Order: sequence, then structure tokens, then C-alpha cells
Amino acid sequence: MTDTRQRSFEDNDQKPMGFGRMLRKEDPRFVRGRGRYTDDVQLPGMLHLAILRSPFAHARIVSVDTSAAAALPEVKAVITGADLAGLGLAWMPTLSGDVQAVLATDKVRFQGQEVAFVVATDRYAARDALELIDVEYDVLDPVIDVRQALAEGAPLIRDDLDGKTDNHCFDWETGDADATAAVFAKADVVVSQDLVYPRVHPAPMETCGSVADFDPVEGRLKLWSTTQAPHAHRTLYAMVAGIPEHKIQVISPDLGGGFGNKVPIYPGYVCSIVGSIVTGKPVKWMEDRSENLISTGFARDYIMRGEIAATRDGKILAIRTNVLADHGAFNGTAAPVKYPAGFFGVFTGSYDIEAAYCSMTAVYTNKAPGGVAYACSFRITEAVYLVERIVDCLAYELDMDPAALRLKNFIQPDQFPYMSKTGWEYDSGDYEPTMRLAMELAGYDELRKEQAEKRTRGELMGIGISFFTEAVGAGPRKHMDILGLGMADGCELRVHPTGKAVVRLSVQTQGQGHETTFAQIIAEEIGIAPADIDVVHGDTDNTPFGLGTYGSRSTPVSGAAAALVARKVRDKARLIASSMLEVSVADLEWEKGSFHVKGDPGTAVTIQDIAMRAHGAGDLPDGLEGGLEAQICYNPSNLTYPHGAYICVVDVDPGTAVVKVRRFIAVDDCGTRINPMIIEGQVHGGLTDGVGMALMEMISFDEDGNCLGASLMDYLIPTALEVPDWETGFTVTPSPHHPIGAKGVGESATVGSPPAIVNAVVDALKPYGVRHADMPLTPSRVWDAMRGTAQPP
Ligand code: PCD
Repeated sequence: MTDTRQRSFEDNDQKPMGFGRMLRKEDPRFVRGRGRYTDDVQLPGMLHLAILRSPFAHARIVSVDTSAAAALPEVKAVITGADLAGLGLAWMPTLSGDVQAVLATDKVRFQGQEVAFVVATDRYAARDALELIDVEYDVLDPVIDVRQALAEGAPLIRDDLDGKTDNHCFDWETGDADATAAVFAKADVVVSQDLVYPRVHPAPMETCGSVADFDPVEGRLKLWSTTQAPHAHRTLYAMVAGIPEHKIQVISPDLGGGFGNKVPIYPGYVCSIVGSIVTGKPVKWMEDRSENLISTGFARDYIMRGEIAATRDGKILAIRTNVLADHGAFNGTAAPVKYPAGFFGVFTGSYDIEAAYCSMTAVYTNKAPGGVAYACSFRITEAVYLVERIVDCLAYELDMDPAALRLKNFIQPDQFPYMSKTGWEYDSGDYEPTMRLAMELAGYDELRKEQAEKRTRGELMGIGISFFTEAVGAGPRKHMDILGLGMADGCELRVHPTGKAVVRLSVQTQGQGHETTFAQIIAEEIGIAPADIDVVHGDTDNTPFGLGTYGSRSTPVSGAAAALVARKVRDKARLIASSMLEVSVADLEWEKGSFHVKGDPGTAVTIQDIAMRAHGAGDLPDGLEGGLEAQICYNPSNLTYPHGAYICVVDVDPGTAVVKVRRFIAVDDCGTRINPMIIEGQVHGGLTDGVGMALMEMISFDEDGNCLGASLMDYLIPTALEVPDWETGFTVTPSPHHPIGAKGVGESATVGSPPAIVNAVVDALKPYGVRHADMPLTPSRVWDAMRGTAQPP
């Protein structure tokens, strides 16, 4: 347990033979501008695709006239929904089992929906041609609010679905309603609070796009695309487009961030494939920023009622919640089939309670499709916000210190593995030391003193705590699949004759440094230096099958696969070493990178010696094949449950209601740490995300369904100016079922930080009797909260 604040950058230069701080192998490429992104792909004869989007949120399509556009000399094809319908391609399945229009045929159901596309010789001509397409719309009443969508007589959005008579998307529940009601009935104190987690957008630096190259002679499709899940996408394309799977190669080159935005299959990808088939040329589609913001997967958009029952002295007994989930016009997210609301089932947080119950109603509205898990393992962000906010509401009602209330209710170390009241088995955790470290780093008691003193002068200082447990690393095949595809991951390791290696992964990095950390995992297990290990990913032709990177699952699932495949190689190396050293296997001892004879460290062979022997001319032990390589498919036995304690200090200007985040202390526990420098980077990024969501970001709509956040002028994302110097620390509670004890961390800070910031702002406003205020806490919202003029959600 160390405070990492004092570490200097120099020790990043270490080149550890395994875990430890190490500069990222991929960065020389990125800092020299040598990254290769989808938009960098240039192919001979390549054409460019642009998409015509609906200006209306809800309208019937009366007619589409493409003749003027098609007459432009630069234009090679203009395709409408009717054309796609003729090919059986107008609709496609989503990764959560719904269907979504590739191009609208009957109606448009959100502003920005894809209506037609143009393929032309250059990007500008394609865009110009869009202006010449004449669409006649019959405008319908839009449904923007979830509650309106459920009201009697609301316009029906999904009349494409057989027998559909209302705007319900799905209903879901978890936990025990009766047992929870019984506990609520006997509790001394019950607190209930309505909360909104607004619609936000992942907004990665690189927008979405693809380059499709269909070869009609070979019947082969090569698709470069911005995808976090190349294998899952390939399987879906094979199923939808009818091209055999072995003839499809999906390449996900460097990605400029994903954050969940690049998990779904977007109509644009499919359009580029159709465009290439129709024109016989490679076709590139690259959306602009506005297209990304108005039409690709948004996140959150949950209206939640949280209820918490406790004794008068602060023992939490039960938690209950009801959620209205807005999925937009199509349920366009990816979610494990059995958990349509993802891991919202962990909304009971880090507390040992008697009963819990959650009910959820998901709804269609005339808004962009999605519900993607933006830096969130399938809805954990919403769950953590709910529990950490209502625990603070309880502290307010009991007039108890929020840190003391949390400490009193933690699941205890001897209770792990802990079965939650909604049926999730938390693998490991030791919460109190993490919380105490955060309090120590923050100087919690002094902060409270400072606050008390400031309050006497009318200054508004707030201290907010959030303690979270995440469930990441989906997941065991028996519980989790996406559209019938089990969530196990393949991994292949080859050691070349000279002792250098290549590891092939099914997951795909979006910036989080897999080329470094996966080399470190292999190095840790077989003692080949990370610099000598090439990490190959993001190409379905050259990597084993697996479900991709999201939900912080790469370390928990593929990281485990990498460790185990290396151990398999090491087992074979041991057999070869025993014949090289002419001793029995039992007499060998492994020291990172070499085997030696027990009691005789001088008699040894290195992994490099063994690699050469494995490929060499000499004899190998009886029955052993040559070569030094292995492949596995790893099916995790459980999710991993990282946790963390966050403390935020804010100052609110009583005259302008502007919130300044003065300090932020984050103590994370992700089990065994592979590369602490990368982990800190992940945490810094996630905390910045959190400031954005808590204080600035929201995709909103007017009553006609016009998206009001269609550019980065309107959709504010945080910069270095809005964030403090992050203060981080860590504890280490290894995962008992992961071969190296690692848990995921990529999303922890995004998940854990918004409640800490909101709790801090609400705490600052305590003198005004404020118990809750909804995100984003812009100055006007804080002002309303102070004056008691906030509108109910
Ligand atoms: N690690 C270490 N250790 C540990 C853990 C971890 O070292 N224990 C590290 C690894 O290796 C990597 C990282 O860290 O590198 C992370 O991890 P993880 O947790 O496993 O995760 P992944 O899977 O890999 O990833 C994913 C994530 C997510 S999910 C998100 S959102 C975000 C994050 O990641 N995104 C991004 N981060 C990031 N970063 C960047 N740069 N970019 C991006 O985009 Mo979702 O679901 O998709 O929504």
C-alpha cells in the first residue's frame, strides 16, 4: 500500500521483466504521428461514401427522389432504404437482440437517422450530392420523454415490430420484492430519492468509420473499421450479409478511443460494405463529429428512484430501485442476453444488506439508439451512482458523517466470496483499508474542520465520497453471451527459434496500452523481455476468436488467457529443458526466463536456448512435437470485482454557483497491477470523464426531438482547465480466480467519480438544505438547487 503521488517520471524508464512501470511500446508510433487509423487507409480506386440523415425525429417517408444526385458525374451510386429492402438488407440485428434500420424504409424514428447514401469519387462530391436527394416526409408527433412514451395513446414508434402496440422495450427485475418490502416495513428510517443519470455521449477523439473492399472474384470482403469487437462484428456480418465467415476479414487498426462508442454495429459500416459490392470498388465511410454525436450510441439516460431502509443508528438494511431506461428508437447497445440491463444488478454496492430489489422498464423514444456502456461494464455506472447517492441521502437524513456510514456497512473481508442479494458472487475485497487510505491521503478530518470553519463565513466547501465495487470481465459462458456468442477469449503464443515471441489476442486496444501490458504478462510468465514480444490484435484473419474489448474485460478475460497460454508454453519448455539438461522434470526449477537443476543454479538453460532446441535439428523427448507455441480459449469462472474509494473536494462560488473541483483523491484496488503507470493513466482519464458527466455533459433534445448537443460547442467535454491535479493511491486485493490475480481497471474512475463529485457539491450546499441535485451540475442547476427552484426530474 503506497501513495504513488511522489513517484517521479524517471522510474517509468525501467524495463521490467514482467509487471511494473514501463513506458508504452506503442507510444513511439503515436507521438511520431505514425499511428494507422481507419481514415488513413488509402486503396487504389477507393470511393467515398456519405450518408443522408433525417432532419426529423419522427416522420413517414413518402418518397425519395435520387435522380439529380445520381446524375452528377462524380457519383457512382445512390442507395435508398427501398434498394436495401430489395436485397434483404434494410434491417440488421443489434447486439442486444433488437433490429435496427440500416436505411429507413417506412419511417424515420430519430433525428439523424440514415435515409440514403451516396458513393462518389471524393468525400466532397459525395456530400454535395446529398443536397440533391429529395425526400418527402410526412411529419409525425415525436415522443421524446420516457414517461410520455409510456402514456396511453402515445404515438407508436416501433410499428415495424409485429404485434407491437406500445413503446415498451423490455421489462426486467432482479432481487426479491417481497423480502425487500418486509425489511422496508420494519426499518426505522426509509429514504427515497429520484435521480436522473442524463444522456451522455462517449465522444471518442476519432469518430466512427470503415473502408470496405469486396472482391467479387474471390467473394472476399476486407473491412477496416472502428470496432472494439472485430470478431463479434465479423460473425454478425456473415450472418446478415450472407458472405461466408471465412471470407470476411475485419481489421480494426489503431483506434482513437472507443469508450463503448465502437462496440455496436452502425448502419454506416453496413452501407460501406453494400457500397463496395455495388460499385466493385473499395469504399470509405468516415462520419464527422456531428454525425457521431447525433446518431451513434449514447449512454445512460436512466431515471431512477432509489430507496434505502436503515436503522436509526445507521445500519443499512435494504435497497430498492425502480428505473425508467430510455433506449431511443432502437435498442442498439450490446448487452449479455440474460441481463438486458447489464450489470445494474450490482446496485447494492459495497454494503452488506438484508434484501434488495430492482425493477426496470425500458422504453423506446424518438431519440438516437443506444444505451451503450460508455466506460462502464454494462450499466454499472448508473448502479454505482444510484447507491452512492442514496447512501449520502441517508447520511443527510441521519445527520451522520458519510464516511462513517459507509465504514459501518461494508461487506467484511471474511465474507468473500460474497453472494449479493441479487445473486452476484463478489470474488474478493477488503474495503476498509482502501477507504482509510483515501481518508488519510485526503486528510479527511482536517478537511471537515476547514469546512466547518468556512461555513461560519458563508463559504461553500463540499467534501464528497464515493465507494464503489464494479463487476467487470464478462463473462462466464454459462451466464453470459451476446446474441448467442459465448464471452470466452482465445489467445495464441508462438516463440520463434531465436527466442522472440508473438502473442495474438482476440481483444483490441483503443488506447489503453495492450501492446505493452500483454507483452508484460507474457514476460512475467516466460521471462522473455517485453521488447521481444510482439502483440498482434485487431485483425480477425490473424487472431483467435473472442468477444472484444469493453466492460474492462481485456485484463480479466484475455489477460488470463495470455497468462495461461504462456504457462502452457512453459510446460512444454520444461519437458525440452529436462532432456537438454538430462534430468527429470521434477528436478528442474523455474526462475523467470530459465530452468536450472535443483540445487545447481549454474546448470541451466534459458527460454531462448529451449526455443532454439524446439525448432532445431536435434532430438526432442519422445512424443513431443517440434515448435514452441500454444493456443487456448479461456472461459472465466467469474467476473472480477475491483473496488475503490474516491474523495472529492469542491468549492462553490455562492455568487455565481460555479463549481470548482479543488482536489480529487482516488484509491483504486484492481488486484495485481500489471503496469502502474498505465493504471494511473487510465484513472486520470476516467476521473476527467467523471468531471465532464457530473458538471458539464448532457445530450438534450427540444420538444420536436432536435438534438441540442450536435457539436462540441454545445456538448461540453472537460479540458485540463476544469480538472485538478489528480491524487492517486492503491491497495491490492488479488482476484482469487484470475491466474495472475488481476481485475479490470479501465472504467473504474469513470464509474466511481461522478457520485463523489455530486456528493461533494450537495455537501457544499448543505447550508441551503439541499439533499440532492441532478447532473450535470452546471451553474444554473446549482443556482436552482440553492434557491429551491430546481424542477423535479
Ligand atoms: N491494467 C493493468 N493492471 C490491471 C488491470 C489493467 O495494468 N490490474 C491495464 C491493462 O493491461 C490495460 C488497461 O490497464 O492496458 C485497462 O485494462 P482493463 O481494465 O482490462 O480494460 P480493457 O478491457 O483493456 O479496456 C477497456 C476499457 C473500457 S471498457 C473503456 S470504456 C475505456 C478504458 O478501457 N476506453 C478507453 N480505457 C480507455 N483508455 C483509452 N486510452 N482509450 C479508450 O477508449 Mo467500455 O465498455 O468500451 O464503454
